[in-house]
Amino acid sequence: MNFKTLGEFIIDKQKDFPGSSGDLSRILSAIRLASKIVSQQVNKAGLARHILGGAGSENIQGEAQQKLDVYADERFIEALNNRGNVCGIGSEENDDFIELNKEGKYIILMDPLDGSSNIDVNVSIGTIFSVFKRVSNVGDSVELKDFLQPGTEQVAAGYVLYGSSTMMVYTTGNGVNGFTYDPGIGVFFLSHPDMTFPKKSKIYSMNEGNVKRSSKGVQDYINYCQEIDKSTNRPHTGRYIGSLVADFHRNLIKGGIYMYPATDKSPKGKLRLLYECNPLAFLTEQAGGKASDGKERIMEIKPTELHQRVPYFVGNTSMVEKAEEFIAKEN
Ligand code: AHM
Ligand code: MG
Repeated sequence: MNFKTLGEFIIDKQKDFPGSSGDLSRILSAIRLASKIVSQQVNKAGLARHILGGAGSENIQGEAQQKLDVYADERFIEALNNRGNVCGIGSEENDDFIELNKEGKYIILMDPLDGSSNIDVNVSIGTIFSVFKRVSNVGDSVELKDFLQPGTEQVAAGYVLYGSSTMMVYTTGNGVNGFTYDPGIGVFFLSHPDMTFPKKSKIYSMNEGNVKRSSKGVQDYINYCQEIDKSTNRPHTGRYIGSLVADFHRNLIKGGIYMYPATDKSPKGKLRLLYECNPLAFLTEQAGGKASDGKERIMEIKPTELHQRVPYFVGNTSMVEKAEEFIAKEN
């Protein structure tokens, strides 16, 4: 067993940048702390009635908030606020961004608990986060422009998966590393160093109930995935949990593509550029994969609003490019 802990790993990496302020290390430590607290609640969710079910409120997108959504949102905000070096947080659960310490240099965008529909049924859920440097001046109030930066400007991104075990996977732009949580001693250990998408990939993940609501290119690609052709090892294997973090994590380890295309019901797709798509796109590129909206690189999209949605195709480069090929043909 590798006994390197997440805490040691963060400090080791900081040493690679002599003179660094340690701010980013403190942010990652805050995320680690909040994720332990959330993990503990998630693990006893079936027992603790007071944290199961709806919170009786809706987020700005009109989606019912779960009690655990709100709980996770509060814990992450508290933990990040305590470190004092974050000037603002944009969260999928809050209508507007929140200002924290004006002296902070960093802003955070996050989906504190993704996969809401799976919370009450004991299926994997996750937290997704992304870290940027502010563009406004330190000491001033944080501004919308700090949050509307393209994904190429991310300095760190990652997720926490609350699955059969809890894992934190993150990048600071120098590869992707995964850490598994041992709840007995409260420590994350480096379990998945240097994660990359495997060369061979076979899995396609999409809510197939939406196929007929999608464009012809997407329908043709799904048909392609299901076709029998020995020479290209088809049909592919369908796997869909309905929790982006869990579907993404499985595909990162086993090889595959995750898709949430535009549909006639959600013409811009369902997933949010800032809280879900950009962070996973950064991880994907660092792991040798590709993330696009079907045409353009996700990380180059210039955001225009906080809760912006975007069609999403992410995973092994070869599979994403094949999907793009079918989408290009439809025009
Ligand atoms: P959420 O942020 O409200 O949880 O929505 C995002 C989730 C993703 O985790 C998942 O991939 C997708 O929505 C599932 O949507 P659908 O139920 O339409 O397939
Ligand atoms: Mg979400």
